[in-house]
Amino acid sequence: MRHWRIELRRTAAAYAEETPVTLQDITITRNAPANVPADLLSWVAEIAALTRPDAVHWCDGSQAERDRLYDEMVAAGTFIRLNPARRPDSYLARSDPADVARVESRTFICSEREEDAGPTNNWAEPTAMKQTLTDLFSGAMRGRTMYVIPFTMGPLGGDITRLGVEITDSPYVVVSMRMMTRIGTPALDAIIAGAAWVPAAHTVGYPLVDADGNARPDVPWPCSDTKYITHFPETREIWSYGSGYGGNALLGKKCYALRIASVMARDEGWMAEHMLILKITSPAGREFHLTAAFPSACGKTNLAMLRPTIPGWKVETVGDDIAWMRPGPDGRLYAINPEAGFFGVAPGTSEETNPTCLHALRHDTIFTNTALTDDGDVWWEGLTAEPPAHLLDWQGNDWTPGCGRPAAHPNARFTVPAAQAESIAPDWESPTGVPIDVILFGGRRARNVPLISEAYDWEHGVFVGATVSSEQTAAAEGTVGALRRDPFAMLPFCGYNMADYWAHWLDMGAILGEAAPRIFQVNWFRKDGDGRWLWPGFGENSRPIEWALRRVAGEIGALDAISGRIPAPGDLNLDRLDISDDDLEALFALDPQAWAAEADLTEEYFAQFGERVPAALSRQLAGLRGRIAEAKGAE
Ligand code: OXD
Ligand code: MN
Repeated sequence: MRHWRIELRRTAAAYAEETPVTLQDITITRNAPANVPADLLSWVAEIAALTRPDAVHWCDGSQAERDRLYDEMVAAGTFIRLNPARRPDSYLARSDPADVARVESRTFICSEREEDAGPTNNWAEPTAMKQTLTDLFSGAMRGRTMYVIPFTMGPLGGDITRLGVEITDSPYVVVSMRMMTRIGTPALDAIIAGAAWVPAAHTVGYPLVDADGNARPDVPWPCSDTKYITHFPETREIWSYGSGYGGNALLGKKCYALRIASVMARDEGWMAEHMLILKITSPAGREFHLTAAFPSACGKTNLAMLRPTIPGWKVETVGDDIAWMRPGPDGRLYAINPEAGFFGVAPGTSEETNPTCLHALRHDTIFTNTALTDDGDVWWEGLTAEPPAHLLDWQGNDWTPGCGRPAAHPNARFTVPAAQAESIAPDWESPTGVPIDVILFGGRRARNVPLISEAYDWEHGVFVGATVSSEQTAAAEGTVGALRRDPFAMLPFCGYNMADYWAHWLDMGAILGEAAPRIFQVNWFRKDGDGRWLWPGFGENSRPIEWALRRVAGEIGALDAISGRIPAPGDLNLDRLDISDDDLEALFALDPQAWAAEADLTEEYFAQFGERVPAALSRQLAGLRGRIAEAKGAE
């Protein structure tokens, strides 16, 4: 991408010529902290010369800096301070109604070769995309402050931790990054000491002064109708234009920790996964660690803060969304949570569904697009059985029950430091990570997939991960009941060709050998013929997890079945659970005809990746067909 850097320098030089302002005059270097390495300084100078901010602020991550930004955002109308008696140090932001979620259609992997992005990503040619971005970024920060945020993904000091620097013109992004990652002086010190860093440039694309010098007023949530969330895997760069929202703008999260890190991990022999991390302690005091990948809307945050219903077991949270994993000195796979906060969906979170999460949100929380109560607190659908008699909805309009509109946006979010969860594991920030015993893959499947099954081996587990799917639930999303594949829950997050990613998983299995975690598939969402859930879910999900851990401990056997090994009768702990024998049988029913149809769909699905599908996965599909044929024969 060197040619593009030259382009940018030319653009920057043209700006410097065009006006009497020099790079030094816009205080890029003057107010930079001491000893900032030349490559970082020149990148900041280039972006500043391109975007033309009024000022450049290097974030130190301090409380004083945070307080000043919060005050400025309250004054600007970006933040509404919640009633401190009800929700201390907490704020509500209302986004532009057109900037409420990640925009997958505007997310690009700009690898040199299209086939390296693969059929599941949007691809754009890197030089052309850099030109588009250079044009869009030109003057984009006029009238604004440009913030430079050094950050670490993962606790400093560990082998898995990586550094980044985000440039943004959004103070909302700065304070959110302060919760979601570890920002400021310690990260910059690590860069000064020589650590590699990923550059991540972001602008909301709403300059306050146009190229002719005409000013316009700011708005509470500046953004642009044009949006680009772009990744350059070969040069490890991120550029994001036009959105202030979550995964589009907090570039440490999906952009770095998944899309760019998945490429780094492939090249360097580790794994960057869309997985929560749990620490689980048995009644006998044995500690296990588990990671789990679920497509969105499958209750991942609830599982990350699981309260087990089976006595004696303790579950603690290490991470709720992303796991970076690499083999440790003992050959086992170790995981860190690269993030420092939770950015979760608020609607549906309640004292019943996830009390631990709700308690974490009692103070020091940023809410985005929830409703506001008359006494200055937040509300969302599902928080209480009875909605308040009056609210301001997520757009600030009067709202009353029965008015026909949701009060909170369905993707309303909370941003909160992970340490505020009472379930947080004491060693969640261990720089060396936690050793993983079990990997779970889950989807939302009304049919076919049993409550829990164990993969026959790593290779079969990779097949299970590669074929994760959910049945579509709403006509708007496509054909109801059709399978939406979301391999490893990485569909929108894999920074390279998905089939190559499967090959990387197979390679990691070969490296880990006998020390590899055991892989299981779970499905909390199976229904009977009348559409009734067969499994109660939530805290009861501790039961199939207990079965998996007892398998790992070598305490119990299992039955070979079509989709994997399933519990033998009596082995799943059902003490004090009110479930009928018929429902239990239905939870594990494996219909060979239905599985044959599913195998055909898998073959079709694999076909889009052509020759790049690893032979091992084709072998696994043949193995599945063999087990189906055997089961048919036994009928
Ligand atoms: C998320 C997501 O926000 O997966 O974590 O979309
Ligand atoms: Mn996620």
